Amino acid sequence: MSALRFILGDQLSSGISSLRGATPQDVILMVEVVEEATYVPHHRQKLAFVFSAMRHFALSLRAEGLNVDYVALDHSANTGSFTAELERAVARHAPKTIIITEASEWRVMQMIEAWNFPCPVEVLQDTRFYASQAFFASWAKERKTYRMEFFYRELRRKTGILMDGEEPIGGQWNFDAQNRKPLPKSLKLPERLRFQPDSVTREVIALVEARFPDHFGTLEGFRWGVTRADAEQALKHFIVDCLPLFGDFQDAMKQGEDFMFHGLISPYLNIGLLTAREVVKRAEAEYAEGHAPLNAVEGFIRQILGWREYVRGLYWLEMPNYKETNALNAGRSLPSFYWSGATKLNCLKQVIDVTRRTAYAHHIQRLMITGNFALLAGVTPALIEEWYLLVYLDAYEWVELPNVHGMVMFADGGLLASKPYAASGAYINKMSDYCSGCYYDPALKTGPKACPFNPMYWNFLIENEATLKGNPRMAMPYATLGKMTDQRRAEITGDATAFLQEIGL
Ligand code: FAD
Ligand code: DLZ
Ligand code: SF4
Repeated sequence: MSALRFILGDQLSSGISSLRGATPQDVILMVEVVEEATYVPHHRQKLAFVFSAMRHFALSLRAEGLNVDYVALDHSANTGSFTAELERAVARHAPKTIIITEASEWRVMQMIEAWNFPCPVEVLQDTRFYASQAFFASWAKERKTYRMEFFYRELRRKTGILMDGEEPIGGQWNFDAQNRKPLPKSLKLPERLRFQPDSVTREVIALVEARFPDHFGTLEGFRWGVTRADAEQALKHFIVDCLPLFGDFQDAMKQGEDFMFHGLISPYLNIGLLTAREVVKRAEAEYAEGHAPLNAVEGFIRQILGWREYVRGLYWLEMPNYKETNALNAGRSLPSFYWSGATKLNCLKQVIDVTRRTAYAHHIQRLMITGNFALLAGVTPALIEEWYLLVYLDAYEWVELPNVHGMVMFADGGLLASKPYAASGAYINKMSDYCSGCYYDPALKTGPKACPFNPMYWNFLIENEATLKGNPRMAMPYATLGKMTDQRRAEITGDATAFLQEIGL
């Protein structure tokens, strides 16, 4: 046998570098291992999604005439780890060489670097991203602080996406000012394409149900696609039915509407069933053909060409130290309602509920509800990071960690974002209809019915005054805080502390 090509569960792309030049004489190794299922106890839909997508991908490779050695989770000899399964496979096949595409996560890359086999191990670059790790590092070297917006512009120039020569199409790089509309009550939302589980997925659901009964989340509502064809259909549906209004209502939240105009494509992108290039090209073509406005298309492309590439670059540049910082010295525990959803705060209850049912929540729910609350409450970064890593279908450390550690918790002291995304109840009331069904009142600043985000917001500013007051982007809130009397400050601290005690923090 010539080569053993090891494909990991988030490398399910026919164009992945480790499959280039594969012949029927090679063996393609894929393994379901308990170690990956439990390094954090993933949402049960995530386990079903990854295992089912892996099994379908193996079938598609076999249909192309390739020789796949697939070790299922319940195989009697399965040792449960990548390294030990590779050792067994090397003993079975005696390859001349082992080929693997670099792992997306630092944790797994450490394992790969420790491999010691009788044959050489070739670790290839993951070419599915626009920016290589080296490209990001050279961009970052020139700067004291990194900002997504400038990296995004650099990639726009480099790729020519949404460019008219040297200038951005439409004369502006960013159309976010048009993208912050609350949802009008009368607007009809698109019916979202979901997928019924086929026999492979049903088998995997039964396996996950039996093996991981204590993991977070339900399996009943599993409606994710698991094949390349499903992912293509999901992308087409988004582009045609949702993209034109994606920009306008990108930041809106509505009770009972889980998905609105969002892409629902991150799970497919992150395991390789879609590539960033095809998604971006598809969106760009919609603008060129006059089917979607520029604010929507630019806003959507910025999420992928901008944010997705930026967080990956930052992760690889800064790991492993990135994870260890705690710039705001946050040290409280994670409220138990993050697991149960049992809380009187309706916004949190709704977002935790959709997360439990679907393993998904859209960006503003993650950032401004569960994230904002954890920031204001001063939850220990590692605790909230673990929560995000295990509850979402699209969660892999390379993308989860910068979003939570940097964007939400400001634990990196401003490496990723220029200021913390802290907000009071007024913002949530403006961007959602959650408050109308809530026990609390977002307009009240004090008293038992006051929205807890209100005292917590000001208490957050008080607790972090020494660190944040000098930040120019925090000048306005600190100016307002500066005008408050000592008595008002003491009242805020008292209300916030009482609330935090009430929820066990
Ligand atoms: P859309 O709103 O339709 O956006 C389109 C695409 O842009 C997404 O599919 C995604 O690939 C990309 N994207 C958008 N925002 C970001 C971002 N901030 N970082 C990276 N890519 C982005 N995304 C993940 O893929 N995995 C995670 O584990 C993850 N954790 C997050 C945790 C927090 C606290 C926050 C605030 C954001 C997180 N995100 C994560 C980013 C974003 O919330 C999700 O990518 C998005 O909700 C996925 O749904 P969608 O496909 O409908 O996105
Ligand atoms: C997320 C995941 C899970 C739950 N299980 C597996 C698995 O059994 N086998 C596998 O190859 N990949 C799995 N994955 C995805 C991996 O965690 C992911 O490929 C690595 O973390 C990349 O660094
Ligand atoms: Fe959330 Fe406060 Fe609104 Fe209730 S009143 S839904 S707690 S923002």
